[in-house]
Amino acid sequence: MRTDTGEIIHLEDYRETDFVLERVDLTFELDPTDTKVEARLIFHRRAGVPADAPLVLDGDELTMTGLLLDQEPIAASDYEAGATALIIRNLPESVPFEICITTALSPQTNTQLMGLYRTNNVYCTQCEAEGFRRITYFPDRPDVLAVYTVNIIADKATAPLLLSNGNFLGGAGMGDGRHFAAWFDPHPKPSYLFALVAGDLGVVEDTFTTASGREVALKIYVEHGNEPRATYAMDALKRSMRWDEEVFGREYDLDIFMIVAVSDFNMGAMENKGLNVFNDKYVLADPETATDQDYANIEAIIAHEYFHNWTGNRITCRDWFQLCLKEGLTVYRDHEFSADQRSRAVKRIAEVRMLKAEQFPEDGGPLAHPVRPTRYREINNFYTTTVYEKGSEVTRMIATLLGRDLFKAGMDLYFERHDGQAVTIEDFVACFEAVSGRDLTQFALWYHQAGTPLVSASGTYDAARQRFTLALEQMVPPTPGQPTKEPMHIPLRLALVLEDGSIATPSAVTGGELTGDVLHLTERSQTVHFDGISSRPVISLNRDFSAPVNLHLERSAAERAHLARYETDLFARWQALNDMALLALVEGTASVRTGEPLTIEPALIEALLVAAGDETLEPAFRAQALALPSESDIAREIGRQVDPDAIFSARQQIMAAIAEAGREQFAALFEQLAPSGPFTPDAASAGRRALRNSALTYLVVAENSPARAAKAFAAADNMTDRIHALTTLAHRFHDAPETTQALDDFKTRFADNALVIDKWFAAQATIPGNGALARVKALLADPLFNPLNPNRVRSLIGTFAFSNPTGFNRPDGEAYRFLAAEILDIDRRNPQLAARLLTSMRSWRSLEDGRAERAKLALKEIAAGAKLSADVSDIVERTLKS
Ligand code: B3K
Ligand code: ZN
Repeated sequence: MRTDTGEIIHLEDYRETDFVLERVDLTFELDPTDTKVEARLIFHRRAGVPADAPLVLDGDELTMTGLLLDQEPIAASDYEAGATALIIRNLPESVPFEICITTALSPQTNTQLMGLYRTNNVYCTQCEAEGFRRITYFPDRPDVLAVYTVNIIADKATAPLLLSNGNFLGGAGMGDGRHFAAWFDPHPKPSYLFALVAGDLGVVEDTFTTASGREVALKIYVEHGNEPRATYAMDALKRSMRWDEEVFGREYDLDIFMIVAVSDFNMGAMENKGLNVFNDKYVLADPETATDQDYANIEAIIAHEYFHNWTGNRITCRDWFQLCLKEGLTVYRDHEFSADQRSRAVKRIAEVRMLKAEQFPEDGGPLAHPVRPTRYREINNFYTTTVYEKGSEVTRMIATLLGRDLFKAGMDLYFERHDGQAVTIEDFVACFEAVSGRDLTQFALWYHQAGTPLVSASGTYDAARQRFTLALEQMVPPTPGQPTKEPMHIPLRLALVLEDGSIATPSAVTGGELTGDVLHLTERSQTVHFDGISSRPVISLNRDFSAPVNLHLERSAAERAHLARYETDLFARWQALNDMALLALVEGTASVRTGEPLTIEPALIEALLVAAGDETLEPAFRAQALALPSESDIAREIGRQVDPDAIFSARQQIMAAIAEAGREQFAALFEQLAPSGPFTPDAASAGRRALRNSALTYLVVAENSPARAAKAFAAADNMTDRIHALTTLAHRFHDAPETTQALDDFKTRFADNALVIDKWFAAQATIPGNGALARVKALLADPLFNPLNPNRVRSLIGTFAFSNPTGFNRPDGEAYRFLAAEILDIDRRNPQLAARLLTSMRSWRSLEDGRAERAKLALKEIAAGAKLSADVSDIVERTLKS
């Protein structure tokens, strides 16, 4: 395994390659432990590069069995084949030449799941970010674009299917039990987009006719027998293709588009040109086995990978520092797609919940980094929620600042200017400056400054002058490597909600710029006035979450309740409800810690119950309103000396008060929303299930008995309802016979479906309290657990560490030690997976002293581990650094 060299890569060191790669011809002779790869690479020396400059190719754990220059062996004195590079000297000065490299690989024993590996007897590749160098020596960087021809030879009986990027050229039997297939991809691409899949799989087929009338063959490959479970993914793919034509004017560009679902995969999916490879979790769905959330994820990820064809593949990154160029933009595109397919407001609420739950803690902790970082040690550790989700928010802000038409014009210019290129964030931003005439220099700080800005605001109303004055301040907190920050350009959508509930959207402001309803906050502190305001308003700021900031607004409980009642921007209405709840939960936690009784504002309960019962609102929104901030949300808000047990207790008490007050309403909702026909996965039906299940949770709390959840479990005809009932039972009544029975039934019923068993692991891994660690350890020994499969590891160990605050943060620190041991073990096989799990400890410093000390000791145990991978040592060192 590649151990850490400690080398840090800096953006400022970027320079072009000395040699230009013109063409790539690859031949794979596949064998589980002895695959032969022949790579023929045509290069020429770039103009101006000295004649004695060597060719330096990247490599990782390679066994080279042959090396030719223009079909002649290369003298041993002219090359060095090392652990991370192949250096070749004495190459032609001005004519193109061919390097032919032969390597021997063992896909079967490749447990890192990077490069060429085997999963369920299928050969499969993962090359992003630096996996291609595990296949052959190569200029493995995203700015080296070339046209690839790929020949695959394999045993016909076990690998009847031979796939690679581009269009199929042809294939035939070879008379010895083997066969071959040839693929040609006419679009120049970087090596990270290369893919090969070979094996025996079933297929779902369809076609798509593009806007210009070309027919594209669509194929989704899955394990035999799973074909019926791939039809939703196919439908999502066709909707994505149409949407990208209609909204972004982007058409597909090959004769065939393929998706392969595999069961061992380090991430969600991969956008290889024409041949996307997916974690099967994000392809397979039917009502019996998939939840509404699974359906929504499949739709979003199918779209995301498809959208990469233009934002990522046709236009790619110059270097890995530019990762957000493709990821942030493509997340923004998939968010917009889902918003158009579903409810825009509910989608936005879910996005913001996820951003705050995952990106805000990253931005506020030891792993904080800019959306466009300037240094890294292990690039795999930068596929972060900052690059993805904050990157998407930055793209959204460009659209907010420019407005829909100019944003579209900027995107069109980007596609026109940079098609076929590997570019930078500066190139991207320049397109929007060009179409709008706006200077985006200050705005671009969003790419460069890490940390979540804090915006503090206070409003005053002068009735005599009918003037509302808003005083704003911004502060960007220090982050690792960035002690001081410049003020940012923050677009804040706003409205004034008047006393009678009507909404005034001011058309003018003094002391700042207002475009439409967007106020531009550009100074450290800024005071603006709105005139002609006829009654005392409540300001609604950052409507639709127009900027990813923390907002501190001096507001009374009555003002919050006013917004929760009258805001017409549904995101902002939800935000007001959520703010009320969060405040109560934080205060409640303080009471628990001081031993005082909890007091709960009746206004909060009333506001939640009014929203839950408001039939003019869609059920999915009402369910979001009832979903209290999570324990982690509360911990983040408290920020220091966090006691997860106190948070848990306060949250339970507040839930109980809501449940008691709304008991009848919840019972009525539960009855009213009972399914009336066969299951359909559409957003409206999913919303009704979400609200009904939310009502069920509160009812179970009010009744304090497992009976109703056990009944719901037995009656469920779909996975959403079944797993909700099971989780409710497990979390509240883990020792009840009903729970044991339900867990056993579930396991027996789905024992042969690993993806469903992941839900069974997760439901148990999140049971709160001190017993959780013993339960997780016992589950590790369950025959259905497989430590080699990333989905299993994430669902059991990952869910425990990330999503069980009381169980994981047990005061004696034993769960931290458990995680440390697991990470050291996993790291030997799969460093990427280990490093990702370790990020669950990034907020350790905000814990109360006792727990923080124990967390630190566990982190030190990891740091002291022998032969740590670059991935884990990078994360552990940054996490420990003060
Ligand atoms: N581009 C891939 C992620 C690759 C992660 C490499 N460690 C999937 C995606 O974002 O679409
Ligand atoms: Zn992506």
